Amino acid sequence: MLIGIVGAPNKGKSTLFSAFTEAAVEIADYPFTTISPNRGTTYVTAQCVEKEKGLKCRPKNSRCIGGTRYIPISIIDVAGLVSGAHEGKGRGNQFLNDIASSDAIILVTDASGRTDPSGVPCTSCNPADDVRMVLSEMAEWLASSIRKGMKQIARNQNPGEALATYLSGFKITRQHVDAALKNLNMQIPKEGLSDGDTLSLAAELMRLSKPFIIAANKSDVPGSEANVEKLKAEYGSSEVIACSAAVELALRKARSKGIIRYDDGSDSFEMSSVGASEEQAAVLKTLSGILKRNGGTHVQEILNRVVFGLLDSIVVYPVEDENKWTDSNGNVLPDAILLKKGSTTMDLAMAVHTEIAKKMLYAVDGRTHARLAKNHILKDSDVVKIVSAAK
Ligand SMILES: Nc1nc2c(ncn2[C@@H]2O[C@H](COP(=O)(O)OP(=O)(O)OP(=O)(O)O)[C@@H](O)[C@H]2O)c(=O)[nH]1
Ligand SMILES: [Mg+2]
Repeated sequence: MLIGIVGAPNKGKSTLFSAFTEAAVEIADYPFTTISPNRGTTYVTAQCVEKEKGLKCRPKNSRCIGGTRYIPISIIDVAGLVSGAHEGKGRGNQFLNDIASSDAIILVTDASGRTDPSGVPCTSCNPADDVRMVLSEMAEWLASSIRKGMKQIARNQNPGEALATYLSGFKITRQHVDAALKNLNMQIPKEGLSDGDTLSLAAELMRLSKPFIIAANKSDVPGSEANVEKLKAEYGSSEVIACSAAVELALRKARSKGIIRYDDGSDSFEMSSVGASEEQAAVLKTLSGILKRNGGTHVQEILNRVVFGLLDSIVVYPVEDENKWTDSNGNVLPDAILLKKGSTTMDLAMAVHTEIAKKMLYAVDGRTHARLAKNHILKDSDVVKIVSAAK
């Protein structure tokens, strides 16, 4: 699973990336700090099922801290987009090719209203303006790609299928294409779509294939609440999360130095015995106030909302011993796998290993010990043994 971080320049995309991945990347108060993409791994969190069995898990593909499973996903941060990027303005939009294969997008904007859509400082800008601009540039980016293949697609016996094949690198499927054409009441004629229709189709395909959440960042800055409300009014309250990447990054750094104990997503932290300098203690006091006021930084919430909300994922634990919930080496609940809601035991087998899937016989429920068919639909937190003739 790949999540793309996109937005206008100077909104805090790289700060968010750094908070998520704890990787050091370039962050600065001017536009176009990021040129080449930053790629990394971060984690979504879910309640681990270890407690249910009274066991302590020994994760291999993930981590488990205090009963919370941290399941890895890939994340990418790219250069800032500006108006006219599709015509080559700013860094252009070619770099968006790096997020073509993303499953969803975190669209970062500046809730403090102190940077305009080109990333230049201002006093009271409306962040909804840069969200609109970014969505439009992303649609233009996809449209320009579709236009390049339009002749060939339109001449095909089945243009819908040809378009889906052509756009497979964008993780756009036949279902996305069919739904987009249906929603727009559109057909692809032999002579191809007009430029305007191609843009409408691209915008609809983006909406369907790259769901996004708006990270209303810099919400630690006093007065940002009104801008968050403007964003919610335009894009819906469930699409907008007010967050503070810089605060989360500072807390994670203090934690990695052993200065504080802080759980991701928490609205407080504790000082540890390592001790902080006077300067660090003063900063931490300010951060503590922000955490209290905002009920946390809401950074981890963004990721969980994207993966479990937008992408409708569930967590499933494959095991080899359905009684002990272990792998063949005795590791308890070694893997936690993210699957789309509606996935079957066969999909789980595919995620574990294609050979195991090819020779899969059936599965066994780790709780009821019932035999499950290959097309049995899994649910969140299932513990499942796959029985396969593959060795
Ligand atoms: N107050 C506040 N400042 C932030 C926050 N997140 C980022 N910033 C600041 O915003 C500026 C831009 O941050 P970056 O992470 O480099 O922004 P970007 O969107 O990656 O910028 P480009 O790569 O240039 O497009 C830096 O000065 C950050 O310290 C936040 O949550 N609160
Ligand atoms: Mg950046």
